[in-house]
Amino acid sequence: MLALAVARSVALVAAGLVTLVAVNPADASPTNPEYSQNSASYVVAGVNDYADRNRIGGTGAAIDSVVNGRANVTATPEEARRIQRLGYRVIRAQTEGFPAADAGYHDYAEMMAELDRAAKAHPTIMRKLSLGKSYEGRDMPLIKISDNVTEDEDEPEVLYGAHQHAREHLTVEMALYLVRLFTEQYGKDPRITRLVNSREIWIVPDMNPDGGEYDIVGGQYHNWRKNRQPAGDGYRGVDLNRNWGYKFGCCQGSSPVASSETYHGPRAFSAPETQRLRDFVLSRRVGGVQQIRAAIDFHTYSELVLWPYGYTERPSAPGLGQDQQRTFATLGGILAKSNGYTPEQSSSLYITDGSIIDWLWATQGVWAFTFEMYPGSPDKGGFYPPASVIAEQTARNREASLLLAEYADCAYRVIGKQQQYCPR
Ligand code: 0X9
Ligand code: CA
Ligand code: CA
Ligand code: ZN
Repeated sequence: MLALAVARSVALVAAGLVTLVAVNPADASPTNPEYSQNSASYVVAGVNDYADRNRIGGTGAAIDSVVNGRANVTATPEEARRIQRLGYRVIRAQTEGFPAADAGYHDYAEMMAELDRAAKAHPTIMRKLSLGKSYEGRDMPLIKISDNVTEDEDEPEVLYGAHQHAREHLTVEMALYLVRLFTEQYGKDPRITRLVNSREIWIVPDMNPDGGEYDIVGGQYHNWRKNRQPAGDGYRGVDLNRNWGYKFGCCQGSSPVASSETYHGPRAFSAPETQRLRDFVLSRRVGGVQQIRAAIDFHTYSELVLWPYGYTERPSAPGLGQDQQRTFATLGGILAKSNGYTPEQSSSLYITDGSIIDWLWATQGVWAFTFEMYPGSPDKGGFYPPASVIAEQTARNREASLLLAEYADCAYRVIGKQQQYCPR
């Protein structure tokens, strides 16, 4: 058992799967509501003899192995502090990435590496840009895919966004799937080739890199939804999909309480992450005309295609007249037919205020949909379906993603009103 544990941790270190980070005493503070009693793995340096080992064991920590004067221990934060007080250097051994069984998912570093590889392999049609930095300073990648990719051409623009919610990791895989689809099928599949040549495709694969990394820290899931910004009262996290600036906090579709899962933040766009995407979207106004015509914001789970508004149950509301409502519902129905999801107005799920699609539609006129991906029910893994479903459940949205890009020239075509609304 011990030999196995040693062999395993040696293998993990050799494979670069374990990194050592200093213990941050603030993390272990019992006054921090995020603090979890769960024990974690640490490395203790300067463990040279039997007396050292017994002193460490005497704190209650479990010694898993001792190699070259370093002990690998499993300890609660309190035990780790006791070892520190004995004068030893204690280093938190943080397992990186997804739990081994879900290694098929991309963590932040793996996602960035895949995007870099794709950009390098397809330099004429793909660029990896940046939206700026998240609260904790992670780069938020922005992908552009189009012919003549370095030029801003007069082509309908379409936006695919993913991962506003930390634990919805399947959405990052969805974005990576779209990157591969549009780049690898270019010049092979005539439909993809036509789209890449006639559209400017923007992909934001990771709206919440801090939350996403936090959700898998220690090689375990933490059921985390929000970003990682301090929220007050010792709590962390703003619900990014309640932080957008249209009807912010209007309608009990979000919470003013810092500890809440749907905390909307102190004001609209208080989160750096929503600011970054807002500023990018606003930068796509050319001569006062928003270039982005259509968008999908990927979430999990429930297998739904949702359209605005989320803040009200009424099908029509300011900015959303009958023709617009019919266009959303008809296009939503077409998209849902292609992937087998259920189409409905966003508020039929429950009222949400300050969501991205309400803002995109009401302030920018973007035909914006929320997709709630696989699974349809919690018994199939909820927010954490196994990695074995990634290929099928991302490819399931191939057709809907392509259809949306095709309709980006004039969504009103779905109700036959292109002459009226999209005269050329
Ligand atoms: O509550 C949300 O933000 C989304 N559901 S999730 O389980 N992924 O958190 C639904 C949002 C749908 N409503 C709007 N987009 N308005
Ligand atoms: Ca182009
Ligand atoms: Ca353009
Ligand atoms: Zn979500």
